[in-house]
Order: sequence, then C-alpha cells, then structure tokens
Amino acid sequence: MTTSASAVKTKPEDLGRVTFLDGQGELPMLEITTPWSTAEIYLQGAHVTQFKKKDESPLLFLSQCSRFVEGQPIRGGIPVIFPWFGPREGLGQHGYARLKAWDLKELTQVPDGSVSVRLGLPGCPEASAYPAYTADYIVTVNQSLTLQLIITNQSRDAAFSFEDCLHTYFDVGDVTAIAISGLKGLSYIDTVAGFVEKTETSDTLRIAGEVDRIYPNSTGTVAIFDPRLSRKILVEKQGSASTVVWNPWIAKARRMSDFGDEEYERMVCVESGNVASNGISLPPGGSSNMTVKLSSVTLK
Ligand code: TA6
Repeated sequence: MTTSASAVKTKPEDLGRVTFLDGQGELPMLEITTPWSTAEIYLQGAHVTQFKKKDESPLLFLSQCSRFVEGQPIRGGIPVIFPWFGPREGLGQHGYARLKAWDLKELTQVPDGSVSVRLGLPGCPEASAYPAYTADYIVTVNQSLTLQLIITNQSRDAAFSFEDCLHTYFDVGDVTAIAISGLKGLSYIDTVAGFVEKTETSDTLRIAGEVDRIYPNSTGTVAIFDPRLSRKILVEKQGSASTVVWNPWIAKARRMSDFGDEEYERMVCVESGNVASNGISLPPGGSSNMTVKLSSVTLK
C-alpha cells in the first residue's frame, strides 16, 4: 500500500529546528537540530562550525583558539574559500568570502526532518575587481552534512574566472593513527617540498609530519579511517576537481596564533574545491555547482 506524502503528517517534534542566537564573539549564528544531528552555522563567512550526529563525537574540528571577530576567519569547521585559493599578492589568503557576513536567504524544514539553509554572499568593494556574480551556499543537515556552493556569472559579456574550495577541518582521535584513502595514483603538488609535483603511490596517506598537498583532477570519494574514534568519514563530491590535504604539524601549529600548539594532533583538513589548474572560468550567464557530502560510519 502506498501512502502519499500529503497523507503522512510529520509530527512537529520530528521536524528539524533552527534557533537564531549570538554565538562566540556575539556573532550571529544558526543552531540546527534534526532527528539525527545538530549543526552550527555562523553568518560570518557562512561558516559551518560544527556538525555532530547523535551518539557520535563531532565530525568537525574547531580550534579552541579561534577568533570570532567580524572580518576575520574562523579557525576550523568549513571555511568557504572564494574567489581565490592560497596567497594572492597584496591581498589576503583564501579570498574574501570567509570574511564577510553572508545573508540568510531561505530556511527549509523538509518533511523528512532535514533542515536546509541557503545563504548568499552580499556585494562588497572587493567584488568590483570581478564581473558581476552571485554566490549562493546551501547547507543541508540530516544524517549527513551536504554543502552546495553555486556561483553564477551575472555578466552579459565577460567571463568570470575564480577558484573555490570548502576547506573542511575534520576532528580525528589521533592524526598519526588515521589513514586517508581515495588518492592512490593521483599526482599532487607538494607545497611543503617547494611545490614539486609528485604521484601518490600508497593505498592510503598517513600523516607523520606537515602535509600540504593539492591533488588536481581528483574527483573521487576520499575516506578518512579513524581507529581511535572508530569511524570512517566519507567526503563525496560533485563539481569539485581538486582535493587538498593539510595538517600543519608542530612548527606551523606554533606559528598560528588562532590554533593551539597541540591541536594538530586532533585534526586533518580534506578540502574539496576547484583550485590551481582546476580553477573555473564561467561564460556570461554560466553557473558552477560544487556539492560536497560529509558523512560517517562506525567502524566495527
Ligand atoms: O589548504 C591548505 C592551506 O592553503 C595551507 O597552506 C594553510 O595555509 C591553510 O590553508 C590554512 O590557511 P589559513 O589562511 O586559513 O590560515
């Protein structure tokens, strides 16, 4: 017997809930609760700072030393990197999208209990260096966390070239005990070794020092096996051609004032984007849609 959706009444307590509040540094944020999970999103940078499934430890790492100051990046969670990745002469690192307060455009309580939030990057002086564009970010919270970054070239006559990246910090039990799979056979730029190009030959990548690698043309799923937290994290994606893996290790951790000296032990960044040779050039009216799904399964 089939039951039409309209006949099935979702009980209010089974719907997801959104609470608006002042978070750290009095910055406005959304607290999202679903039947399976909780999440936090700051309007500053449209920054997801936490996602946690019930009966599991947080999926994302957030530094205890992070600043929560308008116009400054939050350290941890999922920084939205746009319209450029990495350092840019005379400009900040990783673009300006993560420094701006995004507009809340739409909140959706899905009958199945999921919650979806759509945010838009407002205009800003820095955008005058580019053709007219819009940047929309949709965060969907349920048993997993799905992120969608949609960039549209609103110009009638100019191409719009940019890089984008969801710079996700994952919480791990012990970074030296994790194994990262899904990168074997790919070439990568080893920025720690002077940006030389190498090939990933191992089945899994392990972290035993500073790692800062850009894997171009990397479109597949990456998995993080974490024996300490007895879980496997999956990073599945569409519309992303680059993967970046980063851990600052000891010396760089010490140099970062918004990052605890020992915090490198509890995090790894597996980032999904379109950077360097995978940068995007949109024709007038064109759109890009990068979708990244973050999920976890318990290791038996
Ligand atoms: O994604 C890796 C990386 O580019 C590293 O080189 C490191 O700089 C990291 O991003 C953090 O950058 P941030 O500007 O947030 O300190």
